[in-house]
Amino acid sequence: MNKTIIVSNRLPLQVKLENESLNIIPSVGGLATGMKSVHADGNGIWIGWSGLTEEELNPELSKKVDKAIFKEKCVSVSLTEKDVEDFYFGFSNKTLWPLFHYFMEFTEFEKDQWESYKEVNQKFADVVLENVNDGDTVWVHDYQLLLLPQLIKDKKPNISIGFFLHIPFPSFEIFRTFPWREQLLKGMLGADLLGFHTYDYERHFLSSIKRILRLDVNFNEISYHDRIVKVDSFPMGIDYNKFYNAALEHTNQNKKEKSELQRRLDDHIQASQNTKLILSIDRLDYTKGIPNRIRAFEHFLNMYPQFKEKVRLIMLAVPSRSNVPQYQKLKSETDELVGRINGKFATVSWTPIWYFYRSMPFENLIDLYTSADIALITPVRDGMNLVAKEYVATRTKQDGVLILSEMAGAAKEMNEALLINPNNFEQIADTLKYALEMPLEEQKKRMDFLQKRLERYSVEKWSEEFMSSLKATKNLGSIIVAKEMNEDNESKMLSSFNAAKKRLLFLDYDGTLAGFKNNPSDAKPDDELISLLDKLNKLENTDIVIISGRDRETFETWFENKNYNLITDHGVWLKEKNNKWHMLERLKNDWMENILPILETFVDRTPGTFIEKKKYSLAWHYRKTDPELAQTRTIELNTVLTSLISNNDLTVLKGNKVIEIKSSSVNKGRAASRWMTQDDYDFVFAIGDDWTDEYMFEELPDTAYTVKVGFKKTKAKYYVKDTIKVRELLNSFL
Ligand code: GDG
Repeated sequence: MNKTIIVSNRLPLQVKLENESLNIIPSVGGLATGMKSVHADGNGIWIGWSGLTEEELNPELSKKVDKAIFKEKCVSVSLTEKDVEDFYFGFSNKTLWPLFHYFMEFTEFEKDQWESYKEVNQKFADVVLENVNDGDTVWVHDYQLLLLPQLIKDKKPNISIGFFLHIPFPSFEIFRTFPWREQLLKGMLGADLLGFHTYDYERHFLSSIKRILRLDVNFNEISYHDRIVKVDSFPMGIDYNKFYNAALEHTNQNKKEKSELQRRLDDHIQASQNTKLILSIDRLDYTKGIPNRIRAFEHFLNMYPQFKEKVRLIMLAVPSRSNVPQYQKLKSETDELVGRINGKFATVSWTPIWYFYRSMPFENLIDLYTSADIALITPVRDGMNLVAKEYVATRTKQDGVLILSEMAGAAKEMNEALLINPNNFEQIADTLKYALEMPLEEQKKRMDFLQKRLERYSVEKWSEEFMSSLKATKNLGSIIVAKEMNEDNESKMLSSFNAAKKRLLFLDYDGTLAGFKNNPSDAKPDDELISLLDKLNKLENTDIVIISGRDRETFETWFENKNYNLITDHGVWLKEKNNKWHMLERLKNDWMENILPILETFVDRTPGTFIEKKKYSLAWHYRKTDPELAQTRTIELNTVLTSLISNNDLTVLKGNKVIEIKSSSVNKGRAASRWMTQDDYDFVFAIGDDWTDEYMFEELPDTAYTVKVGFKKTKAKYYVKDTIKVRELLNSFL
């Protein structure tokens, strides 16, 4: 039975060692809840670190732990103290976390820690590979494991892999500074589906893919080697009912059942009926905008002194990563700010900020959420922010106001909240005033919208949608009807090649016989290729034709001393073995003087592009330009050209990073068909990578072996991965 394997840095449980006895406490966090049904499904397992290092566990104890956590359907990855130091506190939290949250000044690029990151990702891969079988699905989580998808795919290409990033993906301008950027992107591309919280993160990721790896992206699909990788956004939700029901139960509590915290909150509310509570909850992290929030609150009290003694900010900051220096600094900064502001504004009966530096049990979290009139969530960057969603879910009477930073992913779906820029203190102060004075009716209206959406798109729904989208990627391959030219197909083809009396081989040049170069004139045939072509050309009863969009002059220089069959300019010129060049199609080229100036304006406006003037066609190459600018410009140029050429016998061809204008009556298909009439061929083979080769695939008889280079939509029957594979295939004819 196929299973799903969930992989995250930490397992969804805590292992406590008390006097050598083990205590396993399953965690109840958002992710664990969201993955519950995936995890519970069949024989699904969760792979991650248990939280105890190898040094803390002797071999015997380690076995015990493994056995105990296996009962919870978990499998551990064993990490040393040094791994945790370099991979987790080091590379994950001193490099990736700050960089992906736009804190470049905190980002360290340490080679040793990068090495550790790679090693630990490999450790995770080893455990996954020990547990995975063909047909299984793997879902990898978060920034600690960015290399894992490819490490798994390399060894198990047939299993379906999903990846979800819980933090933002930064813009290309930030990501490009990362020294090992290619490796990281390639690591992620091992997945079949990559999920982000918002469309913006998805957009930034695709932009890096296009600019750094120069891969083709079609809407949200990346062509990568012989695979299609899908990218999409899935905004993570919360366990809505859990929070809603807990809040409902909470309102019905009698005095005895109430917590100590709730009693103190009640005292406060009763003491001054008009006093309002403002709440914030976050891990003490520099991305959460804690100092900004305190300063903005100070600004508010200065600007609107009428609220002194009428409002109180309750701040719960949960200790986090406290051995990373920036977190220690943030802690002292926060302590200092809270102290200063309380000192400045406090009266005998009022302290403006209640500050808790600890974590609280779930019940107390509900006490805080249900008692607060306003939630003030002001991160400077945040992948999603679940606290904002949890606050909304606990407002069973639909009162209360959410003030939310527009830098949190959650802001994208919580439009009815009051959205603020966390760096604009004036705006925050004004918004706080607006929230404090908001009529109940407006509060309810906003809450109603927010709650309905959160209830619908819960964390269970989020994981369901991700899993069904991952399932659907399995069918992406079938859009491409071509079959892979594998050993089986190859041997069938070779036996009909050997049995044939007269054979014909059409070979495209650029992207097929030779790889692409930034400058077309650099794609000259190398020695290995010449020797291969020479051998093919000598085969008995076999015609080899190099058929290309290149101009005659280039082929004349390259193959000057060779006696090959050549077709150039997409089929305008032909040179047969032992013969001179002759024209297959009589063509005019007077249209060029009208089109050329238009192409020149595009070159001027698009750095890195250039025009290739051929005798009978004009080509605008954009391989070296910024891929996003190229996308806009190609659409623009296509529109301009289509309207201009409608009355002429001209066609606009979209090739591989090139747009070419040429006569409609010439194409490789027509040229190939003409050649076919010369003899009685009983084996025909054609190979090419480009759009222009599709004419050839279409025109050749059904019995022909047509092969596309690359994993793209095609009319060819087979495909091969790349130019290396092309040469291997051609060698098999020898
Ligand atoms: C990362 C991304 C993204 C907090 N204090 C206590 C406590 N919590 C719970 C909250 C909430 C969770 O912790 C915090 O979640 P956030 O989403 O706010 O933030 P991160 O931890 O930074 O999470 C973030 C998230 O991943 C999911 O993809 O939203 O952007 O940074 O559920 O309730 N729970 C208890 N006591 C506390 O004191 N019991």
